[in-house]
Amino acid sequence: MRIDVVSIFPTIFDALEVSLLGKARQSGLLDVHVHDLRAFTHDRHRTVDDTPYGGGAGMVMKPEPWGEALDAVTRDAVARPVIVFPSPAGERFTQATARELSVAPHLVFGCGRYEGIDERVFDYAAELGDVRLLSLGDYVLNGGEVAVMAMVEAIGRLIPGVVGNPESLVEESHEDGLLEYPSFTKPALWREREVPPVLLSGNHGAVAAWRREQQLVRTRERRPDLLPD
Ligand code: 6GU
Repeated sequence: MRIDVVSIFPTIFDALEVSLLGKARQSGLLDVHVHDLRAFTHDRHRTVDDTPYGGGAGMVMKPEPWGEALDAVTRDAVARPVIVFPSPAGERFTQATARELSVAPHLVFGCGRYEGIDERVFDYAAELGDVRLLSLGDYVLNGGEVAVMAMVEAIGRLIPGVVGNPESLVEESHEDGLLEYPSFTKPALWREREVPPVLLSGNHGAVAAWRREQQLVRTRERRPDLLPD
């Protein structure tokens, strides 16, 4: 998968070099390119924002650098890219979204800052690719960079070969619409706390039933919104 990220803070994405995704990049499963939006400006101050038409607080990102950046990262695209703009005003990014995007050959992430990007940029981007405005949740971050880090990690780990054991992907929270069951390892008794005896029983059917029950209990307690009425 090819990923292009456009941001005024490109060094934030240096963190993608480490850990699991760093290995995926080294092995060629993930081809990530980070671009500085200011490289697509032409004035001495490398201006990327301006005051909003109609007045109001804050600044708006200018369309021209975005137009040039999007042209550049989609120029020799092998397939029509998905162009993601992280935004608290977007649709919710979920595990299902991550699954969907994990099969795309080319993802472009446009990180906005300040009060947003000139609205015409989204319209123009729709000529170059399939545009998605995506939000992590109902809270506000200063910019899209941290949200894109989260999205790239959620998507990248679903690409076959990136996570070592594919079974660890199926059994985790949200893959079946429920929270994950609790996990335990040795020792069986630690600081007066026992591991649930069923897990030591060797009865695989009983273990599976107990885990399913725990998933339901936890989901009811912590995330009742995930359960059907
Ligand atoms: Cl995707 N962007 C920003 N700026 N804030 C957010 C978000 C995204 N998701 C939740 N809050």
